[in-house]
Amino acid sequence: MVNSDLFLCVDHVGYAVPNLDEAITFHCDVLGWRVLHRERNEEQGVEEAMLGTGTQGAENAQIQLLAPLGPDTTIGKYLAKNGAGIQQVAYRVADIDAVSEALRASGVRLLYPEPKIGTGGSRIQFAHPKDTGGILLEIVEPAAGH
Ligand code: MC0
Repeated sequence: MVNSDLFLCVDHVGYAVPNLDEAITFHCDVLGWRVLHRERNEEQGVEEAMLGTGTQGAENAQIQLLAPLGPDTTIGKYLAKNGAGIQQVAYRVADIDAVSEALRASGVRLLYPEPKIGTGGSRIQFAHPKDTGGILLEIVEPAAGH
């Protein structure tokens, strides 16, 4: 079992979207949310934006909009198969190496041998949906000061 102190909060929920600007417009112009961060992650094949409410605090889960850089990317294939919608849920952790080790010891398959770089310079890892009850579960250790 993972030491429960290592899980900090729900960091974000990720939506696969075909068009990032249209998805941003809905959240900002209709819901009144704001873009907290935007970047392109070539390795993950996404253009992404992190959104928060007007009163967003550090421990409020953000919404991550994930648009594919092409049809052969993870999000491109997800959209072709499932359409737009929730693609992942991310839990923020204090020590991604310790959590990864504990998950592996519990028989949970992680997708990468080592964490990769995610939004804002964070370190990210994914647990396979077949081992989590059907949810693509990301664990994320934010970069210092982000
Ligand atoms: C696939 N499955 C899912 C799923 N994707 N179940 C729940 N949620 C998802 N997102 C299920 C399918 O329904 C299928 O079940 C089985 O898993 C195999 O699916 P597939 O369609 O053949 O897909 P695969 O195996 O090619 O890819 C699935 C996999 C992939 C999880 C390995 O999506 C992956 O590598 N994800 C991790 C990276 C990622 O998501 N990057 C984009 C976000 P059945 O029962 O039909 O066999 S980047 C990001 O998030 C960064 C920027 C960040 O947060 O900082």
